[in-house]
Amino acid sequence: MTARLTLVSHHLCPYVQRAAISLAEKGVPFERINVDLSDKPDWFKAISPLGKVPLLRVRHGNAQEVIFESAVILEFLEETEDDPLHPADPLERARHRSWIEFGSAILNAIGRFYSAADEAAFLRESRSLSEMFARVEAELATRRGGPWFAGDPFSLVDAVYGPVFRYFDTFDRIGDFGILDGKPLIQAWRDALSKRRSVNEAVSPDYPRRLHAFLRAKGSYLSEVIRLQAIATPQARSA
Ligand SMILES: N[C@@H](CCC(=O)N[C@@H](CS)C(=O)NCC(=O)O)C(=O)O
Repeated sequence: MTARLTLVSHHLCPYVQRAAISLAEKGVPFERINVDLSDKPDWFKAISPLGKVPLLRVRHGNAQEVIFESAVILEFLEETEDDPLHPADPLERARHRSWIEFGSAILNAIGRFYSAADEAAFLRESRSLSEMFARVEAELATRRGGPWFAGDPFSLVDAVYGPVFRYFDTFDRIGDFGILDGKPLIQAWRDALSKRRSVNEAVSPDYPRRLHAFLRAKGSYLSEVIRLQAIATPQARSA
């Protein structure tokens, strides 16, 4: 019998990971199918209006519905499954949604950072990311009493920033770009997220190798840094 929920995924996609983290936190069983986004299968193109992952396929009696856009998937899971990951208070919930939007803006900035074509663009994108994280640091300073975004308990904002910080585990192995320097609350949050089971299990064990290979093949300034690093320290080649 097929699972009621299927998360149509990609090995590296941070938007997929936030849905996988929510499902794991709620203890909801689901099946996961990875698609090759560089050669999208016809069945995927047929059910994904934007051609993007994640999709959540929901078995509904004999029928099957498809939900697209990670934010919508997260909200659907909040409405249909136990163990809420959003705060009960509407104002606090709205603030959480705002910081989730900011997390998506950071993911776009991370994409611009690793795709930057030359050093000037790369440094510009590093600065821009550093300023975005300074905003997050200031927000964290207003919160107390636990390791998570809202102190305690773990929330959807944590599910969104776990995959954001995961990029930095790989960036840190490539070089010291200083983006998170001088941001102790972010460092502590990142550390706590890196130890959370749902966050760790949202990707396969070969994620670091896959991300490194993806960044190396990008043809960007960062790809060149990786190439030079591999020449200087051959053991870094497979990261
Ligand atoms: N706004 C979307 C973003 C999802 C997204 O950008 N997915 C990427 C992979 S991480 C994708 O499927 N890209 C394929 C494409 O654009 O062709 C969401 O939150 O679900």
